[in-house]
Formats: sequence, C-alpha cells, structure tokens
Amino acid sequence: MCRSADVKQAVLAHNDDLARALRAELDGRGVAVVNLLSSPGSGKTELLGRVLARAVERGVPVAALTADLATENDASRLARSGAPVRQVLTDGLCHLEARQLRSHLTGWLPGDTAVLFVENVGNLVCPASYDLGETLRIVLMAVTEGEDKPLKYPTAFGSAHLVVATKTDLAAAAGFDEDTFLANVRRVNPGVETVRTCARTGDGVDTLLDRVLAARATGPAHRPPLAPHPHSHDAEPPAADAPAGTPAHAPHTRPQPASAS
Ligand SMILES: Nc1nc2c(ncn2[C@@H]2O[C@H](COP(=O)(O)OP(=O)(O)OP(=O)(O)O)[C@@H](O)[C@H]2O)c(=O)[nH]1
Ligand SMILES: [Mg+2]
Ligand SMILES: [Zn+2]
Repeated sequence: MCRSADVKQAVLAHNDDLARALRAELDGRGVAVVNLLSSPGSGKTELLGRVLARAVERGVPVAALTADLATENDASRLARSGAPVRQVLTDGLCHLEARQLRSHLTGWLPGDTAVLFVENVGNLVCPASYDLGETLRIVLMAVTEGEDKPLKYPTAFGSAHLVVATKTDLAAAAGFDEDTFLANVRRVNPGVETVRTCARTGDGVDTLLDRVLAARATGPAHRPPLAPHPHSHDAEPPAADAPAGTPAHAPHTRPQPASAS
C-alpha cells in the first residue's frame, strides 16, 4: 500500500476512534444522533425543518447542527422550528468529521436533548466514510435525482440504517420509477426500509420521527452491510449481485469491500 493510502487509513482510523468515544458519551447522556447524508439540494434542510417542528409540537427535545462550506442559511431556516440549532462551517472541507462535531457540541448541546440531528455537507461521497458516532444514519435522495443513484453511491446507500425518498410531490413530473429505485436500494443494502417524504405536504414526517425515536429506544432496526458502527469490520459484504465497489478516487474515501460476484 502506498504511503498516501496509509495516511488516509490513519485519518479514518483516528476518526473512528473519536466517533466511538463520542457515541459512548452521547449514549450515556441519552442522546441519539442522526446523521443525514445526501447530495446537495436533495431537501435535507427542508425536511429536517419539518421534523424539528413536529418534534417540538410532540414535546420531544431535539436539536440540530447543520454543516456547510459557506453561509448560515440552513441554520436560519432550521431555527424557525423553535429547536436549538447550530451552524458548522467546515473551512472548505466537503464532509463532517467526528472531531468537528465534538468541538461544536461542547458548551452548546442542551442537557435534556433526546435527539441531535446532524445535517452533513451536501455530498454523497466522502461523508459516507466518516463515522460521526451516530445512532442512525439516514441517506436521502430526491425523486428527481435518478433511480440509479444507490448503485452509483454504494458506500452511502450501503451504510444507511434508513433510506428516505424526498420531494415525492415531484415524482410524476420527474417520471420517477419507484420500483426500480427500491430494487437498486435493495441491491446495495438488502432489507433497509425506505420512507417516502414530502416537505411540502408533510407526508412521511411523523413516520420518520417515529423511526428515529424507536432507534433511540432500542437501537437501529436494521444493520446495513457497511454499518458505520464499531462492528462494521465484521459486517457482511453487500448482496451477491451488488455492483463492484467504487474505486478510491476521492481523496478520503474508505476502500470498498470486494464484491462477492
Ligand atoms: N417540490 C419540492 N421541493 C422541495 C422539497 N423539499 C425541498 N425542496 C426544495 O429543494 C431545494 C433544496 O432544498 P434544501 O432543503 O435546501 O436541500 P439540502 O439538501 O438541504 O441542500 P444542501 O444543504 O445545499 O445540500 C429548495 O428549493 C427546497 O425548497 C419537497 O418536498 N418538494
Ligand atoms: Mg441544507
Ligand atoms: Zn470530504
């Protein structure tokens, strides 16, 4: 293995150590962390705003941290929900790391928080390789993005505890083929649940919040093949007909497990 690959592995291993410590600490405080991953513009902020507002209505103490390279736009939008919200600016980094999450929580996270939502930087590639110590990893995809995205981003979709389809109000206009989308999700992550949502109408918002609260109470209902959890090293590889893993072309992408085919 070349030296730069060694360095990348060391960076990821260090992140994993920090994430494990953060998970243990937050678990101990009764905080479930939800890591939201999607490409830019899939509707993370719009949907999260609805989920936060619903949680506030239901009396669930939630908080949100949102990461971007620039602007405080998303924090301003999310703050309308009434939940505590914090913007993280990543200094040019295209993903969040456990150390950043750790440093932004210190002195900020309210003591009674039950669920901390983390909106990752809009990017389906490298955020997938960084465990944030989350309880639940949710990967979102808008119905306008194309049904093949689970196959093109197998690390993100293969590491999700839950997959969320967003903007379902646009499904007909986009010619969204839901059966093909679900089949593609199943190829990289057999058994994972997919929730349909629409931030415009509020469809799926309560279902999503219910899944999050259930995971807080009893742990994730599903174990993905590329689980971002400490046990991920002994995880099963993707299903036999899953596509071969993406090459490690991104500067900080974790190597993919070999395809069984
Ligand atoms: N029609 C429709 N539009 C939506 C829906 N959800 C979000 N949008 C729109 O999609 C655009 C992007 O939504 P955002 O919530 O900003 O997406 P995001 O994933 O947070 O984007 P980044 O933070 O930049 O990665 C905005 O113009 C939203 O108003 C939806 O359910 N239906
Ligand atoms: Mg956003
Ligand atoms: Zn990155």
